[in-house]
Amino acid sequence: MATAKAAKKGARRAPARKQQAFDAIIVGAGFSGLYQLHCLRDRLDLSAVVLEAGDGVGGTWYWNLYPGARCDSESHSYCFTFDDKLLSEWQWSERYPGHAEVRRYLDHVADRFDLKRSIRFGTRVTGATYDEAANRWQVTTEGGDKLTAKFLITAVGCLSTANVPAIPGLHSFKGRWVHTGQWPHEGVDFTGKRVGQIGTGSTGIQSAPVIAETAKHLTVFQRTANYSVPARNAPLTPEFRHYLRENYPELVRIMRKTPNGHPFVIERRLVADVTPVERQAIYEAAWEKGGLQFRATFHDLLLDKAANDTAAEFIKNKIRTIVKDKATAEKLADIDHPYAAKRPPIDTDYFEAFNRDNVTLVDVRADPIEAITPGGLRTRSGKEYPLDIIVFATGFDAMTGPLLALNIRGREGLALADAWKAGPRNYLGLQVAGFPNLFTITGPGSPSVLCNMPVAIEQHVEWITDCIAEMRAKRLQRIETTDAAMDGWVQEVNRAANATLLPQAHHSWYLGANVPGKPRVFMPYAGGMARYRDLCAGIAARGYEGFVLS
Ligand code: NA7
Repeated sequence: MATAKAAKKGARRAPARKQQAFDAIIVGAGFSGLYQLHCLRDRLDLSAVVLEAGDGVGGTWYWNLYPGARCDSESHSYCFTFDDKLLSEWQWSERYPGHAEVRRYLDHVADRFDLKRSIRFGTRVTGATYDEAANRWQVTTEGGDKLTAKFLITAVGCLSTANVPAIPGLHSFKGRWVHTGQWPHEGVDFTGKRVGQIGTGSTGIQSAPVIAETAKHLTVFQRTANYSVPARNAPLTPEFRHYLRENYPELVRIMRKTPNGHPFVIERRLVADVTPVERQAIYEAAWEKGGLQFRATFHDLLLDKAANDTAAEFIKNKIRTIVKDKATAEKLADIDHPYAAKRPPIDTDYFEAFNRDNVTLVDVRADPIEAITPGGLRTRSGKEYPLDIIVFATGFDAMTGPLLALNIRGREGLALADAWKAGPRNYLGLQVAGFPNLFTITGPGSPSVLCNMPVAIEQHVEWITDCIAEMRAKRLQRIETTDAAMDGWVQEVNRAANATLLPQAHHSWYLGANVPGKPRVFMPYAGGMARYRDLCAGIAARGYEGFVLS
């Protein structure tokens, strides 16, 4: 009788309501969000949820599925290092992981630590407002959910807001257009198509050679010529796997101690320490080895323009040697900024692709794109380029874009967009005054994109976790940085950038220069990951200097 009654009651019961109040809400299920969830839920035993717009884990890698999408960090360093077992059990297949393999890895991490049960997929955050009286963040989602939490932690990545340039006529285009950072999961078939690719950053340099393999014709529209060094991607050999097994602790130590978080050291020698003949041999060897190590051949490549010129000239000469058509080679080698002052791409057969009959380079610095037409694209000189598909490899509203898209409001309704009207201002890239208990993983002002990302992410997540653990131990409810601390940090970010050649690339996304109207502020911290790690540790050890805890 009792059972029947319960069954009848159960039949009438409304569907179980989802939990809406948490200790912490984390936005994003990429590297940062997954690890932050694991730390808060499984180490600190807090109630935590991840809200993720995509239908799976991966973050940036969930959306960047364009042809040739591959990580520029070597696979054995593009992973978590916090768990020795995880580190040793996962086997990468290639020197640089392709997008699908990175997603498989993150899926494995999510399953291994049973994270998916705390992630709400297909859930886009539309607003986050700090309720001062309750000391809680109120978060709204596109689906109409309202959640609250004491801590709000953004794990939205630095390169996740696609930048589609406002070229007149795009709506009139009768063909198909796609942005590389919002690539359709079902793929795009280029077979027999006339494809136009706009953009020659790291993405365009990866995608062009792969698109060219199937397209009828590929026209690459280049506004700024770019350096690139061969990646020399290849399957990992049994010998290399053996080397990894023997040397992982040392490699991890190097990753945590070097300025850019990669598993190789930057040479201490200066360009002037060697003869021109020795220098040429060093560059040749680095070119053959391939990858971002090229940048590590000399200590002063990013510090001294004369030193940088030698690397720049070496790469330009390589371009001239590889590309057979002289006029095309000159356009590709006509590079206006120091080597690596913009994010330095690495490639697989990028320059070689211009030797194909079905690939053409168009210099849109000389003859800018004027309009997209129903049938293709027109440049200022009136030249028409008939196209079936346009690929926008035009980058991202980097670093601040994904944060501002969350529509965050702090004390007294202050919008983050207003607080950052003149550019991002924060402390350590982690906190903004007026936004208590909000942490921004790899926010502007932190090393982030100037570092191998998982290394930067692990440091941020662990610092935030330790901070929250300490607050709990001391029964503190609120942490908030101050204006004075932010002023000091902005100065340090500028000092660090100005000590390098990085600001000399006037059009880089590091400066926000790629998005019309965006304030020009050098965003990532260029002082090096190792120095930054020590700074953050010292600040915590001194009782969270620059933060007010209450
Ligand atoms: P990037 O590096 O910002 O490159 C975007 C490219 O698109 C770059 O060549 C731009 O030229 C070009 N672009 C942007 N807008 C236009 C217009 N309107 N007309 C012509 N060309 C244009 O983005 P990526 O996706 O390649 O790389 C981003 C990061 O992802 C990368 O650094 C890695 O960290 C991973 P410009 O140089 O502005 O003249």
